[in-house]
Amino acid sequence: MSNLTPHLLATQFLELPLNNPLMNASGVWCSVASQLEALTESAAGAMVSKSCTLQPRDGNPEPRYRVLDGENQPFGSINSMGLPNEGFNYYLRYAQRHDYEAKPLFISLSGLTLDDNLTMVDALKDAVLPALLEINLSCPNVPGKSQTGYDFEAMDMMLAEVSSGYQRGFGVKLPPYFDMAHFDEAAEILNRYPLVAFVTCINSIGNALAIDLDSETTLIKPKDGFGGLGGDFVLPTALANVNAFYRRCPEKAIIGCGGVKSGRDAFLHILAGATLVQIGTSLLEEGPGIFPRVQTELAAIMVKKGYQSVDEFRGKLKTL
Ligand code: HRO
Repeated sequence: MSNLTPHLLATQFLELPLNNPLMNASGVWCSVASQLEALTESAAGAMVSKSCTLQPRDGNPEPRYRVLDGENQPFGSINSMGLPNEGFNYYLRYAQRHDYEAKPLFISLSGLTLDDNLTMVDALKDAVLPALLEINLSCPNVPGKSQTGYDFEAMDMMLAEVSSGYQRGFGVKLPPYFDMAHFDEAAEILNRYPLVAFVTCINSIGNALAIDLDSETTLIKPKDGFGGLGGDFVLPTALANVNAFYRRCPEKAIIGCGGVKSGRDAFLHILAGATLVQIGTSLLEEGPGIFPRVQTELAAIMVKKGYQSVDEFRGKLKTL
């Protein structure tokens, strides 16, 4: 990394200073303490823990993640992990010993019920930590459960209850939307809640089906092969969602997630309106060494274009 890079990429998220705008996507490299420690040591500007439930979960049967390797097809992944996690108390204990000087930590909660979320929110509030709360409204992979982000009434109720329980700023992880009316309605609900300080767009595109041509078989086992899509397939959908909520929620920060494997992709997310940019599939495939690579690439693009800070071009997407 050039000496210029830290200066060029330094930014702020909700007034927290960050060395750079890159972080992991929840679910990747963040399920156990050793991975969280590796992220703390990495060049990422911030980090988020695996979405957790009140009780530990084993998740769905394997194989439940497959990379789509980019040979004869775009690069990406399909997963139906089914929320395997060590349980809320494990991540709370990690949050109590996290080095916040090194980088901010987001704690992602994905309770199986509203009550479970409220129990975890209460405990996190009582712990009085500098960790940032994110509520995952978009896990696509728990058999029999639909995504809260696709049920606007349930989403409204969740935001009302978490706002009154937590009484501090928090964020939500949204599923991708594909209809202008849904962008409008979701944003209108989010804007009712001033404590919703940030919005992460997008979770994986839910319930895709990847098939192996030779064996004529699904690539993953759970849910007859249906799973969440990540990687190259989802970048344009992610950019659309980042920009849609950036335009509609001017008081909130946007975190971009989806299809980032290079400095170019990170630049596009920031141009669309993202303050932080998450890396999922590519981090899983490449490891935390991806952060300095993407930073170097992002900085090189900025130097070439004459930008001296990411704040200069955030949200400055031009239209025809
Ligand atoms: O664990 C998962 O199956 C999972 C979760 Cl919680 C999520 O939010 N997004 C995803 O693609 N997988």
